[in-house]
Amino acid sequence: MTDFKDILVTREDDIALITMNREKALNALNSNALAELAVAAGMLESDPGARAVIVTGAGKAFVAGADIKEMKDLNLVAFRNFIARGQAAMDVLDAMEKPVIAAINGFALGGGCELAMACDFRIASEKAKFGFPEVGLGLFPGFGGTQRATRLIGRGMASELIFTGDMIDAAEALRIGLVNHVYPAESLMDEARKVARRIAARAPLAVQRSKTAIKIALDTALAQGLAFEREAMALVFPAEDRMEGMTAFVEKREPKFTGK
Ligand code: DAK
Repeated sequence: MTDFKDILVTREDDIALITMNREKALNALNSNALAELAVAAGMLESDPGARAVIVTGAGKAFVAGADIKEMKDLNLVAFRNFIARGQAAMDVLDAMEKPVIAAINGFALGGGCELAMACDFRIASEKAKFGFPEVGLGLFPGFGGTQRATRLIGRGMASELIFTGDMIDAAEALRIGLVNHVYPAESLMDEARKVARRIAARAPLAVQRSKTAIKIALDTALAQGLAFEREAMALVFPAEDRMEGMTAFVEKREPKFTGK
C-alpha cells in the first residue's frame, strides 16, 4: 500500500487497518498525520476490495490528542490551517460510505477521542482511557468533539467531560455509551477483526446505504429520515447482491456477495 510516514495502512483480505503510528508521541495528531489520514480514507473508500475499516493506534495509545508541541507556537493563520486540516480529516472519515470501527487500545484524548467518534462505532481495550483535556490547555474540542460527543453520549455527559477535562476508564466509557464493548487488551484486535469480517461478509451496498441512513437520522426530522430510508432501500433492491442474498436463503446456503 501507499507509503505513509505517520500512519500505516494495511489490507487483510477484505478488511483494512489504519494504524496511527507515531508511537513515541503517543500517536498525537500532527498536521502530516491528519493529512495522511484524509488521504488513506479516500484511498480505502475507492478500493472495492476493502469492505470494512479498522482504525487503531500503535503502542500504548490510540491517539493522545492533537499534537500540542506543533500547535503551541502556531500563529493564527497556521492555527486556522491546522484546525481546517483536523476537521477535514475527521469529516472525510465520517463521510466514508464504508463502515469504520475504532479499536481503542489506549489513550483516546482530545483529538484522539474526536477521531474515535468520527468512526461508526467503538470497541475498547480494558486499558483504554478517554477524555477531553483541551480546557486545561485553554482550548476546547475543535475537531468535531462538541458536536459528535453531544450526539453520541448526550448533552449532560458531553458537558461534564468537556468542561472538567476529566479522564474516564473503559468501564465508564462503556456505561455512558461511548464504546460498544470492552475487551482484555490482548484480544482487542482479534475482536476488531472478527466484527469487521462479519460486516465485510454482508452485502456491501446494503451495509453502506444503511450507514448513510443512520447518519441522516442524526440530522433530519423523522419523516425525512424515513423518506430517505425508503428511497435508499429501493435503490438496493435491483442490486445483484439482493437477489443473491434472497436466493441463498431459499437454497439454504451462504450468500456470496460481490458488491454489485
Ligand atoms: N501532543 C504532543 N506530544 C504528546 C502528546 C500530545 N497530545 N501526548 C503525549 N505526547 C508526547 C509526550 O510529550 C512525550 O514526549 P517526550 O517527552 O517523550 O518527547 C511522549 O508523548 C510520551 O508521553 P508521556 O511521557 O507524557 O506519557 P505518560 O504515559 O506519562 O502520559 C498522557 C500519557 C496521555 C496522560 C500524557 O502524555 C498527556 O497528558 N498527554 C497530553 C494529552 C492531551 O492533553 N491531549 C489533548 C491534546 S489537545 C481545535 C481542534 C482540535 C483540538 C484543539 C483545538 N480547534 C479547532 C481550535 C484538539 C486539541 C487536543 O487534542
